[in-house]
Amino acid sequence: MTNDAFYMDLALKNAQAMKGQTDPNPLVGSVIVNDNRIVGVGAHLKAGEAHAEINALRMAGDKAKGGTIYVTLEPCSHHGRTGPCAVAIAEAGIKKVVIATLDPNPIVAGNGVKILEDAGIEVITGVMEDEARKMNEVFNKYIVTRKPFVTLKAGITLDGKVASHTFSSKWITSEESRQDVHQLRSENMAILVGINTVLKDDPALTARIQNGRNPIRVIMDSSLKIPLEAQVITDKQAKTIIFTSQRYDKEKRKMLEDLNVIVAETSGIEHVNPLEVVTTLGEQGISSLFIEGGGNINATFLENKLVDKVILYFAPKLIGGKNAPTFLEGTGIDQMTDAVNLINTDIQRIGQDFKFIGYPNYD
Ligand code: AOF
Ligand code: ZN
Repeated sequence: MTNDAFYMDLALKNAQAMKGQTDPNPLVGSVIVNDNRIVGVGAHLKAGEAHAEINALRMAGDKAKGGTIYVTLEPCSHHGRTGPCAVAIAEAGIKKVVIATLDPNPIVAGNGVKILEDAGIEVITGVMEDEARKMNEVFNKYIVTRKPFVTLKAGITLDGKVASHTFSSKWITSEESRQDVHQLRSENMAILVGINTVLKDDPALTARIQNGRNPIRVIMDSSLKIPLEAQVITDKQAKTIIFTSQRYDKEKRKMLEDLNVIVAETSGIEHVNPLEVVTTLGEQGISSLFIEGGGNINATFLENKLVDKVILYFAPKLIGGKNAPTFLEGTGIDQMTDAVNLINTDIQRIGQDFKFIGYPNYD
């Protein structure tokens, strides 16, 4: 490992440690080196608070002068909730800046590098770029589109089932996989299910792990069938938003709102319009959405090309039965040439299960 890669790796690890607590802002880490010694380390901890570079500069103090700063994201150039980091770096007397990836944020995008170069500082970009980009896949999408990064998750048997034909489903995947799902819930700002899941399982949709952060709960319910006793309404563990269609029950809406549940109409006549769900959530500052829906919800989002990432936990079990539900229902494609290809795939073992990760390629 080169020196640059070594220090950038340390900056990436610092950034990564804050996963789930900086959104909708990015994960950013920084290391300052002077005379072959680490003199400052910093990460971005929370949106609105100091940027990673500033934390590292504060730690380094005078020792930043003449040093090299490693940053996982291009230093910012704007006066936002905090000052421009590129200016602070120049003022601290840093001689060299090593950046993993440019900032996709249109108000920064290259301007940070320009400020540094204009100040006569040597700038190197692209060190561990792939890792840095991947770490901020949520931010990268949200900052450009203002729509949340959507992850679709399902726990399934090797034959793609989510339950037997008698609807027995507890449990398909292992305890370890279910723990992993709680971690993902904690890392996402919102979690979405359909009304059928609420009626069948009455889930709490909370992140039941140590230091877990509960996501906002989003329910798609076209007629407002949700029981007032549902856990997502009564437990007060997190905010709940119900998206509905034009055929919703007006009296029920009032009852739900009296219980502090947010009801949001979409223009769909029969069904909830999924694009409007995603757009509305994005407008409310939600940058990541985790879908744990059943087969119909999954198909709706995938057919509308709204899914950015697919995570499947395959349990080494076979259920069989043509009436046993699968994780992807709807009509399905006509021809194999229409299949949604998943790219940049990865597979890991979790307990007895296999965790598959892939990104739909809609081109
Ligand atoms: C961060 N943390 O460490 C870096 C960021 O909302 P503001 O004013 O803090 O600005 C956020 C933008 O600053 C963010 O979208 C990104 O473009 C840039 N860099 N942001 O929150 C950091 N370095
Ligand atoms: Zn900054």
